[in-house]
Amino acid sequence: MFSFSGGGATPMPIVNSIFTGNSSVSDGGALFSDLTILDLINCTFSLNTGGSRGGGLYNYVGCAVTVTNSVFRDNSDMFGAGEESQAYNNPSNLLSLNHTCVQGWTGSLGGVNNTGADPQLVDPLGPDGSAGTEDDNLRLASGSPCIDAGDNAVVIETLDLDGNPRIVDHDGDGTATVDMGAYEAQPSGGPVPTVSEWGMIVMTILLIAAGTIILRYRQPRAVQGAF
Ligand SMILES: [Ca+2]
Ligand SMILES: [Ca+2]
Repeated sequence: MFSFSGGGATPMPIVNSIFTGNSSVSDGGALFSDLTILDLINCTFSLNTGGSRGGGLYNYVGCAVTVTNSVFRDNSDMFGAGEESQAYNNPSNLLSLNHTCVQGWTGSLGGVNNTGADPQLVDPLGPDGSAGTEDDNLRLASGSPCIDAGDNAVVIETLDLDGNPRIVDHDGDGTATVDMGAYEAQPSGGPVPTVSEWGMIVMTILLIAAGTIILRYRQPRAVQGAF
């Protein structure tokens, strides 16, 4: 996805969304941000590949991107699969990450309550062994450190990508805390999630509603597959 020229004072929110199985021949395997103001909340980036830098996210120029309650895992670029291969920020940009799980996290990007721990995604490739298809399972396993580790203050949707309640007390400590990622782990015996793409539709609606963002699919940065 190429997000370009969001010039307004209000960030464009992208919430409860998964980006998986995408690739680009250049920078930004899943999301290339250019001259835009984005607010990524509860998004999961997994198994995206950038031909150059930023397998998950590439923050180009004139950007202010805030990432909260999100997961970056197993994205890669020509430099490997470390922190900058998950989310790359050109030094002139603002990239604010908080309550987010980033593979290879070093702390160099600052923020609070970020972690490089394994998010324990259930089955990112799914039974077909291919990322970006309907059988992918990017939900959090029950022991995931991303459960109950997000920031409730930034949540703007009451449901997660499965349509389950967004802020849930999974560990039973009496405090309901949102998870990191697009899916909220439900208490055992709770609703059984089904694979759905309606979250992608929600994201598209948000993009259109924002009105200030032009999304372009273009070569050489064309993204393949679903978000
Ligand atoms: Ca699959
Ligand atoms: Ca929770």
